Amino acid sequence: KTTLVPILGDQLTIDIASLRDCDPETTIVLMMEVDEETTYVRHHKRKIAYILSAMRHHAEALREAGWTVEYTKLDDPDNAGSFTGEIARAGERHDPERIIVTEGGEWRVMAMLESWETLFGIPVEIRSDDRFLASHADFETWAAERKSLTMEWFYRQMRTRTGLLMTGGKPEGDRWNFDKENRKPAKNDLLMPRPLMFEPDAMTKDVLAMVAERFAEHPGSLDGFEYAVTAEDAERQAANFFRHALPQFGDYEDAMLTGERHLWHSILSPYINSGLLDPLDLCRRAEAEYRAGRAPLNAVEGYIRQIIGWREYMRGIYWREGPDYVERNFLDHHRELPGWYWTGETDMHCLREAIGQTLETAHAHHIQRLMVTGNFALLIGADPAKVHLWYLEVYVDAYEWVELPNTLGMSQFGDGGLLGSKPYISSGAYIDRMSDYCGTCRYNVKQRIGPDACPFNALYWDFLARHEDKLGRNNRLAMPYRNWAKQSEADREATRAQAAGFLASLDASGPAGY
Ligand code: FAD
Ligand code: DLZ
Ligand code: SF4
Repeated sequence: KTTLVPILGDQLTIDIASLRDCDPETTIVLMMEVDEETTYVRHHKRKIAYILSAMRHHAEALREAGWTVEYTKLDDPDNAGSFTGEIARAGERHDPERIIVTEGGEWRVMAMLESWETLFGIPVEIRSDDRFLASHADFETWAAERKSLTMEWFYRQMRTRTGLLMTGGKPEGDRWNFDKENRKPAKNDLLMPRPLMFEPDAMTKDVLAMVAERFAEHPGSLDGFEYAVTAEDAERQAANFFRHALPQFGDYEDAMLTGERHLWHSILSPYINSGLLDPLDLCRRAEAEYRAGRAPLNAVEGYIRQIIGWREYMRGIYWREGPDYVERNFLDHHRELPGWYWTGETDMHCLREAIGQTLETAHAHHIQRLMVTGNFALLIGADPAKVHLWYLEVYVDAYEWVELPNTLGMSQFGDGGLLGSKPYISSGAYIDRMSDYCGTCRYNVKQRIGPDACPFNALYWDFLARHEDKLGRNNRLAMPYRNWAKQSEADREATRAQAAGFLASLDASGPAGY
């Protein structure tokens, strides 16, 4: 009797939990390109192309490893259009005695998997996804014991558990966290590391042609498609990162430069999230670079913290907070994002860079996401659920379990501070300090009032003034609130009028592009 093992698009790991102990003789692996997944939001064209091409290549890798794989392409005439519909079709073909599947990465898909047992009348075993260090139960146990869910405490537990950068039970260098050393601005430099670019093979070219035709209305570009789509190529990108970029990853983690999309970042998130690379293995290799004296501690600790700290923690929060987390809107924000979030056509240079690069490549680095597009959306009072949709659409590494807590929680303060003690807001001064954007901007970053004033400046103070009832007692905002109170009544009025004028012009600039 047959066992059916569906492998979803973010389960592209050769020894995924659902295949372990299965007998290749009696197991049918099912991989499904389906409309429901490609259109539940208007994903960036490059994101769809990456996922479908990686899926097709992974099907080949599974076959080479001895599995029987049945693969439904998006344009197969009989395609049922959803995971459930495709399982039903496979059920008719094979009359399986059971289904084994690795848990889905989001509430929507988990509900689907959980409906199958009743729907198909056969046992459905949903296995825990052990590509993550902390299971849902582990996170629950950790969270249940504390009042405040600060990431740093979770991270320390993960360090202890994995032994990463631990010596004799103590953190390497006698400190857990070297973040303060990781805030240097960068200079444009011809010696900057470059990530590898991968030429599309015939399989990827087929996918690109189909995506161009079928998803012409979706945002983003397919031109110069460069992503790795196999575990081997993703591994080459990882090796390139360890060799050339990791040593300075820490120093320049928060830096931004015109025309530089990658700086010293790893650009591995799409491969980790879809399963081509193993996160713990990457951390162990980063540690080995430190132990061999090829990378400094601040870089390696920073890199490891992003993965076993932030990445695992975000997943824990997503599942702990439940399917209605997406509706939280602590600051009661309801503005639409401006239409130029889908075109990049704005004369604010920082936003033009971050959005333009996003539309071209489906990638932007963390500080662009947090302190440029995220900061701006928060300052203008954009609806956090809508901001979430934009991030879920446009980034190649975006799956709801990681994107939602980053966007709605960390970036938009929609949960009122569950995972950050204050909103990530800044005036133009921060962007000026961390980038070279302001020097060539039509706006003047030093001005708050007047037609040439950097919009971030008045918006920043206006945000604080608007939310004094909710944020005025936040200790971490005590200094800016004191500064605001010290300004003259006339200055404060002028600032608020400047912000109001800017917001009115935004609202008149045309509809959002969802
Ligand atoms: P690096 O800077 O090289 O970092 C190393 C690795 O650490 C990454 O590959 C990633 O796996 C992990 N990591 C770093 N920061 C985070 C974080 N905050 N949360 C989870 N993992 C992290 N990351 C996603 O993977 N998917 C998303 O959809 C996503 N949406 C985001 C939305 C917003 C508003 C913000 C502020 C951040 C978001 N991030 C998301 C986190 C982060 O921006 C990306 O992980 C990072 O930019 C990926 O590029 P990289 O691989 O070069 O990362
Ligand atoms: C994101 C995505 C897209 C665009 N298309 C598919 C697809 O056609 N088939 C598939 O198996 N997976 C796809 N994915 C990824 C899934 O949405 C992802 O695997 C689920 O979110 C898992 O929870
Ligand atoms: Fe952005 Fe303001 Fe700097 Fe222009 S001046 S790049 S709008 S921060």
